[in-house]
Amino acid sequence: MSECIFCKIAAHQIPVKAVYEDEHSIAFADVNPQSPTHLLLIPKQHIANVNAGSAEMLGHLLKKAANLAERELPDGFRLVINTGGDGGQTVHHLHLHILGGRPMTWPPG
Ligand code: DGP
Repeated sequence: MSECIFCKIAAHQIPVKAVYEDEHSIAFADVNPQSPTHLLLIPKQHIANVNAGSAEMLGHLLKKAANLAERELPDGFRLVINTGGDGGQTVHHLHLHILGGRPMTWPPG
């Protein structure tokens, strides 16, 4: 996916300061943070959205996000996967938002 911004980040064609990286995934700060800490965890493989991911891959990604969030945000956090138009997805490469550093409100906007 040569035009996908997150594929370019995963391939280090666009530099980001990774807060976590392994063979299959990378986490970095969101360019438009919605909370004091706002990270994105993405698979390196291009997967358009949560419906397109395998159960195994999604399970690994969720566990990584939780571990990273526990490390970075010991007072609590919120994991978000925006999907489709009504879900507010703007980048069509699967990503988990890891939000924290302030109390989160409910319902979300
Ligand atoms: P979503 O609305 O769920 O598709 O969120 C996409 C997020 O990706 C949005 O919060 C802004 C972030 N984002 C988009 N382009 C870039 C980028 O080039 N670098 C970084 N760090 N974040 C980006």
